[in-house]
Amino acid sequence: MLMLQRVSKARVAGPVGALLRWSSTVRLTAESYPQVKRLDFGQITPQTVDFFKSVVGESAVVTDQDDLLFYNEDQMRKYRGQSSLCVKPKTTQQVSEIVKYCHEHKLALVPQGGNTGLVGGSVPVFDEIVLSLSGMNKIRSFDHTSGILKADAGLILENADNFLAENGYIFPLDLGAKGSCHIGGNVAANAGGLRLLRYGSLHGSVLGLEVVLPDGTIYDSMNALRKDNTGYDLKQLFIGSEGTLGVITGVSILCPARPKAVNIAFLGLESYEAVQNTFKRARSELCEVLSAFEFMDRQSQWQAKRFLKTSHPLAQDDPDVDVPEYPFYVLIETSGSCKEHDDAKLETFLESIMEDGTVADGVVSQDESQLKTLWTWREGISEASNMDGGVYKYDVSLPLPVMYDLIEVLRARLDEHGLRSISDASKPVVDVVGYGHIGDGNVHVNVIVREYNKTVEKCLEPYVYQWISDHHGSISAEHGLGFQKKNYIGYSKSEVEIALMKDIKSKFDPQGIMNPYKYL
Ligand code: FAD
Ligand code: 2HG
Ligand code: ZN
Repeated sequence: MLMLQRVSKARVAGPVGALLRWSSTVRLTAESYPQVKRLDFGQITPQTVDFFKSVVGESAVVTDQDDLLFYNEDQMRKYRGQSSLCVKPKTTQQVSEIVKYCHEHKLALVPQGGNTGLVGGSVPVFDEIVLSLSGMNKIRSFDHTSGILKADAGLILENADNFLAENGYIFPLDLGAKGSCHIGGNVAANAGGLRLLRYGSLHGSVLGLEVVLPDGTIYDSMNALRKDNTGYDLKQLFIGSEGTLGVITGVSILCPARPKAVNIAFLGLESYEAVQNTFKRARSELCEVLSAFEFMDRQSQWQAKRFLKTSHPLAQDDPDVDVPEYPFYVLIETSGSCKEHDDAKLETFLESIMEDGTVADGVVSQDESQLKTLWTWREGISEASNMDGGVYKYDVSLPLPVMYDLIEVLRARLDEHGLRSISDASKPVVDVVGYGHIGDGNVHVNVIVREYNKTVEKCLEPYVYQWISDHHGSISAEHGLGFQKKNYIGYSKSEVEIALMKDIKSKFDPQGIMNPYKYL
């Protein structure tokens, strides 16, 4: 018999994507990591500020210390730079003039999008100038036949998607920070997100870029075609380069037609093996309509519940047992063009996996607001994990069979070192939560701490990177290297690869002014 409960109404309007800022208690990166020394870059002078004002106008130059906090501090409140200057150009030409000046005066700079990055890549370490793309947020053109969108790099992802929705298209990327992150930031980070399973990576959907190179030269491939085999595909170098090779100012991207019918099933499972079986079955039985397969453990749902402060979708009616009761949960999304067809397909699939006991319990969305509610239990985990004071984040690719072992291994290691307790506030670690894009072989491990703590950090790193390497994974599935992982790339890339990358970096940016202290 089908044991599917129905969600009665939307219950959650969580603050996902609306990023909070408050006055700083964040330690300076230079103090937390004293081994990192300022390199021999030029200093900002009153002439620098005057020049920038002459290029972009007075109101687009930020020098007030309080206003600069937003640009100096990262989303996790883990890293804080000391920049005294942020500039917000409105045109590619202005970006070029600013960068050329920095090149001539050997001034270091950090390209910044929505500052939602999770590896400390988007904020300065010392006094680097912040070049914010927030003033460049226009749609340049949209081709209704091909679905090609051309836009400024500072366009907020959600705004891009809302525009596309009005035209029957969808942005081929979606993620929890959509209300703040920029499409240029997405490209610079090569963000993966919630629908990579369906639409693939930005390496496939980005057709062309406009980039200001570290000497101010403008590289322009915005008119690139979908198929073009003449020479090296240069734009690929900038996708995932995290601001180290140039400033992305424009993006041309191929957008798919917006699905007309979307369903969500939120399921509770008794074992990780059942999670893997459900994924295998979903791929074969939902096939062309499967658009997301996301995974969450019980601990992540506890954390989300503390954050969202509402009933869990699979909570029983009795409020006393309103707790996430299954060890594992999955969120399955289907998207297609014919609702009756997709509904029938999903129902047949759910009946079969519930009847044979693979899945213990579940709910399906009945309308748009329920759909959003169910997504918040997945999308909200990232912010929820940051509510206790700090969080060490690892975004990992691993072969599916060993993926969840990493979380268990880390819990055991923190316990052995006497560092973890949910109830004992004297222990620095609250808990370790696991969730992610299991359909892409990508798990997120969040170690929630009461405050950032060197003992915890040393217990976790480089142990976690070695474990991932030993199990043939990647130390970054999607968030990149940034400041956090700059010393650890060797756990995922060979010496030959690293040497080639260093050659490329020094060819593009011989002075190393573009986002220094990060990446390599
Ligand atoms: P920023 O954070 O400002 O910058 C990120 C990096 O790109 C930095 O190194 C910066 O120097 C560089 N950069 C930014 N803009 C430019 C530019 N125009 N030119 C050159 N370099 C630039 N990431 C995922 O991959 N998948 C997810 O599912 C996901 N979910 C998230 C959910 C939440 C709640 C949060 C807070 C973050 C999430 N992230 C995710 C991480 C982050 O949002 C993404 O990496 C996003 O793509 C960063 O975009 P941004 O505009 O905020 O870039
Ligand atoms: C997600 O998938 C994001 O929710 C963020 O990539 C993950 O915060 C994290 O660790
Ligand atoms: Zn993710």
